[in-house]
Amino acid sequence: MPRRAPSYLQTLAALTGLLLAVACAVSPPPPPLRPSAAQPALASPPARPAAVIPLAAPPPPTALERFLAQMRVASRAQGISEQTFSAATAGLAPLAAITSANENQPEFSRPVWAYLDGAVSARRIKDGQFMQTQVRSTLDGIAERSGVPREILLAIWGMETDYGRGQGGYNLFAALATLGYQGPRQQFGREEFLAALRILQDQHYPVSQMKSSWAGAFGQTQFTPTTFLKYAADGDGDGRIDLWNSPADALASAANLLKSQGWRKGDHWAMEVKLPKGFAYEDADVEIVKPLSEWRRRGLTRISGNALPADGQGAIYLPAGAKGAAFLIFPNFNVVLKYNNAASYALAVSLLADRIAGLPAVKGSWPRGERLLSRDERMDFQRRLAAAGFDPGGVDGVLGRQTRAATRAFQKSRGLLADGYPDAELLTALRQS
Ligand SMILES: [Ca+2]
Repeated sequence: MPRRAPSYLQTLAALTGLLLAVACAVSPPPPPLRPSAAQPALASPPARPAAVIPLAAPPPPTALERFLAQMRVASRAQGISEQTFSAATAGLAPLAAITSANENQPEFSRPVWAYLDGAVSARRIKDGQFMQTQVRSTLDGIAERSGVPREILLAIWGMETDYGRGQGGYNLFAALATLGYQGPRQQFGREEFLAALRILQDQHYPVSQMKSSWAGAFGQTQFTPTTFLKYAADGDGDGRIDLWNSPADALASAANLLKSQGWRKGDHWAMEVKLPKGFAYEDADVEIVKPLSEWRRRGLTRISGNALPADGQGAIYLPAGAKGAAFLIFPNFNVVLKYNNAASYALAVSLLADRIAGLPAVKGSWPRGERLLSRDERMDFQRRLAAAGFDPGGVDGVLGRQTRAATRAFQKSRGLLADGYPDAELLTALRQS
């Protein structure tokens, strides 16, 4: 186990060097965008004078071609050279796997406990501790300059790419073009495509190195191009920024992003807590922030039974409702949300960071025997809430702020515990009402 990570990095470095060498040496001519679409069939000599050949009109441009034509104009207006544009788009074709990932909405969501089991696994904790020994002095310098602790940076590195192992293998420009010309993320795809051209022009990477996830995030800490332009940093001081191959650059960039988003040095991020009997669950919501003195007064303690910190403020997060573990979340938790706007992600980063630092695992239990509502059931739940006079703010299957508030109001009207968490039991109660 302890040998895996460095040999992986060495392998990666060797492979990258090999790829660069191959790219420089061969450099094949770019294939045409549409290999055969507009070429008239002239294989046999014309039987009649050329003037009467019934030439077909060129087919109309495809959606991808129209997208690229728009991007060519837009990028030229931003000072992107024709050379850069051509290098990025030579042979570019849409990626079918990305089209389907982009359009598929999962019918069932994964329970938070199953997500945390994978995200904060014993293997990932151990690897994080090992990587800490490998890049300790780099991390110490970055933590000192940014105020973001080592373990948070390691946890983001582990969550994003398993410490560099899984960076995504799609061509960045093809991924962003596929998102940009069709589907629900076109504005995102267009902005990021232009930003990626800017990066190529400024940083002179070989296009073959610019690999990304299907959603266009790249490098060891998975930056999008616009995020790169705002926050990327040269962590190893070699004068270049390389998020694919330099852990120091990737970690310094992540720290720079978190610092810019308001990370509070020395403050907590999340802490497992124990709620007292008879606790007023309607205030257990990620958006209801109160001074810690108020939570102490209401009987909250750390999970160990010890008192909460003396100063500061926080909100209560119940990832699985009142039947699961409870956490006090601090302003730094919301800074992690800037990295990836899902509370379960920020919780995974928080818990992985704690475990890498040697703190104990979550003590509270999860309702592992319970099944989550499907998307259809969540929509049915919302429809029935609305019919019962509790406005869930639309029927979209997403359990956002308004749905949580409506759920609480319904729970209170029935004398139920108002945790705002719709489960199968509550759906049954609503169906029977
Ligand atoms: Ca560097």
